[in-house]
Amino acid sequence: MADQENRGPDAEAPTLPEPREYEHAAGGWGSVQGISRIELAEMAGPGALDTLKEQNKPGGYMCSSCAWTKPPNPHPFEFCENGAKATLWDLTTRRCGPEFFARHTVSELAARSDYELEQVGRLTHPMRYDAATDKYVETGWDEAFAAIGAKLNELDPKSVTFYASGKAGLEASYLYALFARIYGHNNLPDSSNMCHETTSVGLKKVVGSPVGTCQLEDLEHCDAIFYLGQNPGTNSPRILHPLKDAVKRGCKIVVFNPLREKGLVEFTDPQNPIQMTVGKPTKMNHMYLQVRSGGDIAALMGVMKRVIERDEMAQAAGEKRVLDTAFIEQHTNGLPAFLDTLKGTSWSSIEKNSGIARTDLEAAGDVYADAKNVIGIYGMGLTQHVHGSQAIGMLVNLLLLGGNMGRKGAGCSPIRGHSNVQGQRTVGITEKTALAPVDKYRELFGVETPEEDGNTTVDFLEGVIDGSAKGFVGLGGNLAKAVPDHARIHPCWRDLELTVHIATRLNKTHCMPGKESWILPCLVRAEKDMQESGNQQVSIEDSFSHIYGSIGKREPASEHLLSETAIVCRMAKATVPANPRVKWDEWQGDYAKIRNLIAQSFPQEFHDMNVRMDQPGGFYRGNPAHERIWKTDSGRAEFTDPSVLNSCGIGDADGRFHLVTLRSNDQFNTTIYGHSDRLRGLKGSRMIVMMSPQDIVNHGLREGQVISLATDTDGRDDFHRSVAGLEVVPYDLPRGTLAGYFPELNALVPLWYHDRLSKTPASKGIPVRVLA
Ligand SMILES: Nc1nc2c(c(=O)[nH]1)N[C@H]1C(S)=C(S)[C@@H](COP(=O)(O)OP(=O)(O)OC[C@H]3O[C@@H](n4cnc5c(=O)[nH]c(N)nc54)[C@H](O)[C@@H]3O)O[C@H]1N2
Ligand SMILES: Nc1nc2c(c(=O)[nH]1)N[C@H]1C(S)=C(S)[C@@H](COP(=O)(O)OP(=O)(O)OC[C@H]3O[C@@H](n4cnc5c(=O)[nH]c(N)nc54)[C@H](O)[C@@H]3O)O[C@H]1N2
Ligand SMILES: [Mo]
Repeated sequence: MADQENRGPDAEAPTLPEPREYEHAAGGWGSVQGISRIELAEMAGPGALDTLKEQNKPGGYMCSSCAWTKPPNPHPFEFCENGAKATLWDLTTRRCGPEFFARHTVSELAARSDYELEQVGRLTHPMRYDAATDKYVETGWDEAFAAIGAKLNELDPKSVTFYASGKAGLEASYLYALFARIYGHNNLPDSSNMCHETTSVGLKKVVGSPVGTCQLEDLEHCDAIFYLGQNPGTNSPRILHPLKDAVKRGCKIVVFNPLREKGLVEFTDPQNPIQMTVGKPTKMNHMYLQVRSGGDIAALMGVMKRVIERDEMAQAAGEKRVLDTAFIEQHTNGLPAFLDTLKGTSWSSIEKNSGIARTDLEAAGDVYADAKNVIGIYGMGLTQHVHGSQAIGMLVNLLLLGGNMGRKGAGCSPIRGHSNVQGQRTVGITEKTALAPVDKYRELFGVETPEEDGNTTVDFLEGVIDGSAKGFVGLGGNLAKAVPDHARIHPCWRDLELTVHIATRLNKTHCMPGKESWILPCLVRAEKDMQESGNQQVSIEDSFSHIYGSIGKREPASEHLLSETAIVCRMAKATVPANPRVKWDEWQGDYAKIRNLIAQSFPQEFHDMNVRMDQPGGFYRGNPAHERIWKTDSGRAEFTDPSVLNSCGIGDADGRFHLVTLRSNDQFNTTIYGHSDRLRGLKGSRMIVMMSPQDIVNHGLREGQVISLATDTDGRDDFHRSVAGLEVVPYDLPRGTLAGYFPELNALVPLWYHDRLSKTPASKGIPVRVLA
């Protein structure tokens, strides 16, 4: 077991700098002001606020921000500060059209930040890169598709990757995956490969489900929630409502997070007029344990040591046992091996690796032992680690001990990212052939599709570096910016023969065109999508595996825009040989026909999809683990026997820190709305590094000092990775853990530093040194 070293001794500290903090609760008036500021800045146009009232409601459109569920009985305003920002951002009146591109070379644009590029506004026309002038020039749709189809046919399909970012609806996504496979590859990574792939692989390995096992109503019946590595105040604010209700019922929330994230500290409900004016905010947690970066495996081991002890105490006293022995006996595998490891793990190594005191972990163990129903919730703080899969395994171990899986009020709930990232996987955007409906492709369309697995994001990027990758199509996203190791990847990106971007706004990746390159502008979800049979609905799947219809009613930002579905159909038609059973034109004309194909391809989950998706709350596509059916190799839920105590891939050494890269409250991934991180009390700059006051002093630094960070790979490669110009900000963090922003710090993550099982890049726990 790889233990981690303690860091250096405390120096005699003079005065510690005061850590920054936001003095108000999450939600409250601050969130209302956050919305109005964006609206002003973006000039979202008349009627934009009315449009918001339809957000996440039956008969309306579904927010394009996070993947939190859309309840059957929505609030009058079923949107949050950040969902409102995302919509108003989409509905801007600013435009990025041919005149703009005529004024700027791509080299000029490439020097701008993503913030500046997106500020230009919505893309309005299809654009082709002209290498002679180094400019994007206006082109027609027919011309673009013909040229892209011709180029794709010149390339070896296996050298082309089709990426998807997680927003496009199920209809476009199903056809995109079908197009890729008919064309001849399974290179279908999506943003999930940088996000929750650790869940798709790691959770699947232990409970047989690649997605969460909970339903919204489970939050109404749980007595304890173990909440690890997710920042709800910023990244899924609507979850704060059911969490607050749970707390008011007496449910105890135990948080594991290096940062004291405001949404898990206190919350004022912006939908509650009394609380907004005279009431007190709700205190959200029972315990807040500031685990060090990567410390969750050890922390959960500590909790489980106490749970086992409590079980032994109960047995000795002849009381009801803490372990659900009937469940363990009937449904699980591997407990004895895990218990051996647990017994052999000392409290001192647990304290050292987690950064949390034994007494606190024992108190958390008592919360678990005293609760009847427990839910585990987690996000990127678990998944984006080299041993992220094992951390998920540990959380599942904890849940399995008490039989907290597959019954009311219990289960495991990963919080997904992009609004349809889970759904894109469900309908076939996956590099893993076993997960694609290949038999149905054969049956429905008479096509044979490639058998070998395709590229993950990391595989594709390795191909970009070694030159074997030739073509890239992006259904949304800003991939070159969202990925690790910028200094290794960016110089090679422009050697790609073909880059095609289906997008709403200009971003950095578009400014790194391949030898032939196109930007294809598309509609956003709140806009009308008129096709032959009228305005089209699309559908999406949320974190709870519910599927909903979504319909836009706004006038499109430009008459030249096409929907994502139409773009996929027309690009496919221009690329693959005609086949009377593959009806791109017909499908484009009526998306209900695509949903029929989805229903035929996945009959158990998607039968009668066209009818069921419009019922309030959507429809649940089911999850075997929710019914205690385990689709694992053994047919049982698996206890994980961990091989490490810390999720970081490179351990401690003198002067080495572990860096966490995060989202601010004013961004959606690489889309930067502004430079404030209100809920953390930070504003003005994103080029910062948060550091504990004690570390600042011990390392001879001072608040406001500008430093560089350099990756410390412990000699695993000799590529120099660094980011300069970072201001030191005192922050309440465990010693040895640093925090800063994604994507500014992505250059520090080595491409090979990823989850062992799923290849999800480890954007947390990055080993770095401070260069003053
Ligand atoms: N407004 C807004 N909403 C979003 C997004 C956005 O950018 N803006 N992005 C969307 C996407 S794609 C995703 S995937 C989700 C992401 O939502 P989150 O999962 O919340 O992602 P992060 O912002 O990366 O925050 C990770 C959290 O984990 C904590 N953490 C870091 N390292 C560790 C660790 O080792 N252990 C533990 N226990 N905690 C740790 C961090 O302090 C932070 O609170 O949000 C989605 N929603
Ligand atoms: N260091 C570090 N790196 C990370 C992370 C981290 O926490 N730390 N998080 C990772 C995670 S969880 C994720 S999900 C990825 C995100 O990676 P991506 O999904 O690739 O990035 P986004 O920033 O979400 O993509 C923004 C772009 O999408 C386009 N877009 C916006 N809306 C639409 C739409 O409706 N349709 C289409 N077609 N295009 C649209 C716009 O052109 C916009 O510029 O980043 C990953 N990278
Ligand atoms: Mo994500």
